Amino acid sequence: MSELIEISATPFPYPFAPGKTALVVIDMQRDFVEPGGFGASLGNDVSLLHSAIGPIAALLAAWRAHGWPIVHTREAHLADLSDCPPAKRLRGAPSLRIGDPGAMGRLLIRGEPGTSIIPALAPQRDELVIDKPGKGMFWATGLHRMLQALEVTHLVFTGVTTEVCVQTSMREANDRGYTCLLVEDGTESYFPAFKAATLAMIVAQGAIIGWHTPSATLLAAIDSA
Ligand code: TIU
Repeated sequence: MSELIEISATPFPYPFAPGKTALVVIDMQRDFVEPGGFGASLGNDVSLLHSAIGPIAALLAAWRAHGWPIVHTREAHLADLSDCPPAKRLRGAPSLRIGDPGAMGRLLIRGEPGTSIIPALAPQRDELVIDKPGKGMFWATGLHRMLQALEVTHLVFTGVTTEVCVQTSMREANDRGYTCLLVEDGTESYFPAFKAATLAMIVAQGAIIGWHTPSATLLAAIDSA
């Protein structure tokens, strides 16, 4: 493996592996970030997520400059909903459910306008784009094998929402042996208290799930290495 870079992080320095670390951008799709999508249908203020866009764009630029692997995910189901169990579709009391027609097409359905990644963070041709039917990025996606083929051992997480799809994906990654860092300002939640709780719980007990650090700290360490 290439030499590790020590990144200042909570709860202690993160061992960054240049070239072996994929940047993961979770579900930065119109359905969660723009008005009229799934996130809004659940009664959420989508503007709470917008502050993560700039830091994620900066991280994407750095990863692209180095030619390091990048993974984008979308929460998106098959049109016939055969991959959306009732236990997921029937949760809560939203104004619209998964698969219902909304302002940006059918909610959380593959290929609909709402499931596309926002233009500011649009994937480039050589980047992995994963449609996931669950909250975690490994469930029913084949992503683990793709990352193994790229010899990825470390994952840097960004995206939305912190305590739902980002945290689930990071926990799945930890169970699969990846060394994981969450970027503090590159992730957001509709519930600031839940974001804070997630940051606290992943690093507790000696980084039981992983580390977190601000994007500026990570970018500065990469630049000076
Ligand atoms: N509702 C909510 O906070 N999140 C989701 O439903 N999906 C993701 O986090 N992507």
